[in-house]
Amino acid sequence: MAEPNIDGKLAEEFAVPAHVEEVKERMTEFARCHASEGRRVVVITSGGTKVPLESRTVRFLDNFSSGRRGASSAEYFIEAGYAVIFLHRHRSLYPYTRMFSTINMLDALQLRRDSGEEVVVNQEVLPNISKVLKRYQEVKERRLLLPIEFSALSEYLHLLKATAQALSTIGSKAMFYLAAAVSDFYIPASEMPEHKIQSSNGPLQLSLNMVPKILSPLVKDWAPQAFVISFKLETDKSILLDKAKKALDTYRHQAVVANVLDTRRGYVVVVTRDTQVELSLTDEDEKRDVEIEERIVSNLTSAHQRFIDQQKE
Ligand code: 9Z3
Repeated sequence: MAEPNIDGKLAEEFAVPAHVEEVKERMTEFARCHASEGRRVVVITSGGTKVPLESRTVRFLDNFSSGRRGASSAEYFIEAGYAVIFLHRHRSLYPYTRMFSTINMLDALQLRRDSGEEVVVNQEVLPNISKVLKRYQEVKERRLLLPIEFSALSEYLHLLKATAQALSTIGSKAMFYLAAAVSDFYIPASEMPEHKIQSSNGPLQLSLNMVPKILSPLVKDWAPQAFVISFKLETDKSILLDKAKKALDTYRHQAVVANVLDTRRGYVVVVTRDTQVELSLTDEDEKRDVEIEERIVSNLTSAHQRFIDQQKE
């Protein structure tokens, strides 16, 4: 069993989102439908969590994550034949549209000279737009992507639990790819001031609790047959692999993708109990716009297949 207090702690100290049951039903149906067609389902968590300092929130703690890894990985998983539940931070990068996220929409549009009303797309500003739009529409029509949003840490925790329970119905066909940058610290609901903290009261001292380690009940109780990948982020390269191995020993899941903040776009190590595989991009890859997520997803989809085959033996 998981640490007995985690379910209780979640219920007591983290506000339950009003729509969690409805989302759980949608996810259960999504997983059932795709699994019955022989498709595997991956849950991708993506983006950073927001930790409020007041319950009527004016201020909050956040982190650096752009959601790019989660969004690009979603596209590669879909290309590999998966259906994707994309549990992401509101307004973080999104599959397909991520490619145009830095473009001002109005710069990409033009009024047709002769009509004055009709709008056309400037393809120089939006390179590849027709190719990306075609793929996006196919994915939408085939309902291969189920987007679920979170902002606050409490929403992330409850929605991830609901996702794990929803996917427990499809056993080893489910993969969890936990790329979100989740806060380790929070202020429990019972200790959070309701109103805006006043600067007239002087300097602010914050005391933060440790966020419960959600990976533990996820692996042991909520989705015990699933293939689970966590991510380990450090800024100090010298401790990265030890921390990744320690996480595997503690949670007993299938793999950790280890990365360092500054080099995360070009270098990761996929660590399992018996192996350690370095994935990296060469200068040539970068010139050709190859993304490291393509290699991560290729490595993990093969490992997932082996995991499923082992369960059958
Ligand atoms: C990661 O390590 C992801 O690779 C990144 C991706 C967040 C670095 P971006 O969103 O960046 O593309 O900008 N995610 C996990 C980070 C994390 O919080 N891991 C915890 C830890 O390292 C374990 S859950 O302790």
